[in-house]
Amino acid sequence: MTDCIFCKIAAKQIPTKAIYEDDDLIAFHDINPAAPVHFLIVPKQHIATLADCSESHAALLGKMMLLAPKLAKEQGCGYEAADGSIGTGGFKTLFNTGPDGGQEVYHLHLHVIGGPRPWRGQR
Ligand code: DGP
Repeated sequence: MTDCIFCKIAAKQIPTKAIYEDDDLIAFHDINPAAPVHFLIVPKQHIATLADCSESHAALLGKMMLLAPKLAKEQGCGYEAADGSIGTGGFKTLFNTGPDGGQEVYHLHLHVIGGPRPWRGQR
């Protein structure tokens, strides 16, 4: 999509410091962080919302979800539990979908939000 801000970031038309990138995904810090750590995992392919995903997107969605804890750890908000009991640290993962879901950018993205509480808002 030509007028999509995340397509432009993925295509390097807008310079953004990526914290991760491969052929399918790019991750970067949210411009308006809700917490000490707040980054977005974004597919390079334009998909407007989670509701637009189908079975054909299962691997991509799985890749996004599995990347979240790895990058959270790198960014300092990983979850650690030594023996299966409740551990320390942690983060929130969030897809906003549609107007009532609070979605502002209509290009699929996974929010990863963490760091010491309290955080701004309830996201
Ligand atoms: P959502 O409500 O889920 O659509 O959140 C979109 C998020 O994207 C919002 O938290 C702010 C962030 N964002 C919007 N434009 C830019 C941008 O140009 N650069 C970066 N780094 N983040 C952006």
